[in-house]
Amino acid sequence: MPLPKAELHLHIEGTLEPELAFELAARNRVTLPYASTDELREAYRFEDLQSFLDLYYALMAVLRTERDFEDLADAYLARAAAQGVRHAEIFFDPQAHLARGVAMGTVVEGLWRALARGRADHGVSTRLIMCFLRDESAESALATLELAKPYLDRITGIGLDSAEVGHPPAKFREVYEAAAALGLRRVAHAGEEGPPQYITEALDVLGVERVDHGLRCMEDPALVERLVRERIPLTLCPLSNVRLRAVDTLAGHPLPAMLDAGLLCTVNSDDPAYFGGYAGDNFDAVRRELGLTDERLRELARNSFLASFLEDDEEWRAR
Ligand code: ES4
Ligand code: ZN
Repeated sequence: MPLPKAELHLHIEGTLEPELAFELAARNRVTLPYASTDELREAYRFEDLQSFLDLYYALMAVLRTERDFEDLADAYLARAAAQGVRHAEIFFDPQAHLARGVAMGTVVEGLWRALARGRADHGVSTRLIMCFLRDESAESALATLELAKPYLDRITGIGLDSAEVGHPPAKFREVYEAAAALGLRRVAHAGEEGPPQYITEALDVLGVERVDHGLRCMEDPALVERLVRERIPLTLCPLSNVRLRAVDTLAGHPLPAMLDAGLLCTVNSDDPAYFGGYAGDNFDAVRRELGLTDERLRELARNSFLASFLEDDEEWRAR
């Protein structure tokens, strides 16, 4: 039995497996620039974050209808459940869909159709986190928040993703303030490729409660001390870090040092269809390559529920 865990860093568009991509391409009469699923998988060799994002955005062309988003989320929940995921806080990138003429309602309603059945069908509770693309303008983020207003009963929080370097958190101060006033929870990617100062800025300027990745905090001992003191959770994604070359090898990943430092680390899958594995695969990989003890793995699983946006009285929170 896999360890029960919560997944807190998961881009739903990053769960699009090649087989489903081709199925949706056929259904929607979209032509993919690849002859087969094997040929597509061959393209999954990334140099850095941007080279991955280029393919990630291109493949989204197959997602057009509510049913497409429903099928995508349902397939993810089935795979996640099989690896012990009992709760998932799921990112989505509305701007990437709006740019292709797919409406906010199509995305949210489609995802929701699957998520609403998540507990009954897969034993997985869920939250939705709407991410802003940081390489788009602050005005675009504000307009996106406006479009989301009819759906706020389905959206728990906001996040910030896409190309990090050159797009510091402070660019999005206004939209984070507006989201906070609407009662939305706040997270942001920071310190994946960007410098430790971006983590500090995400905390101080955007008021985030949780940092996605946060890997590069290890370059700044004072920041590590602060993250420990303030119990700020980090949503690490080890297999993603290897594929996008944030670390040279999994064996060289700083996760053990981060746990030793007292950081509230969690292990997540990021874009599992692209990076070689779902949440359980990431747990298995760090156990194998980093020699983590069972106690450490249980700590990571416990942290995932502690760091989640589950309410104190919800079932899995109590574990
Ligand atoms: C992402 Cl790994 C990663 N980093 C930043 N933005 C993203 N969007 C999807 N995956
Ligand atoms: Zn991510």
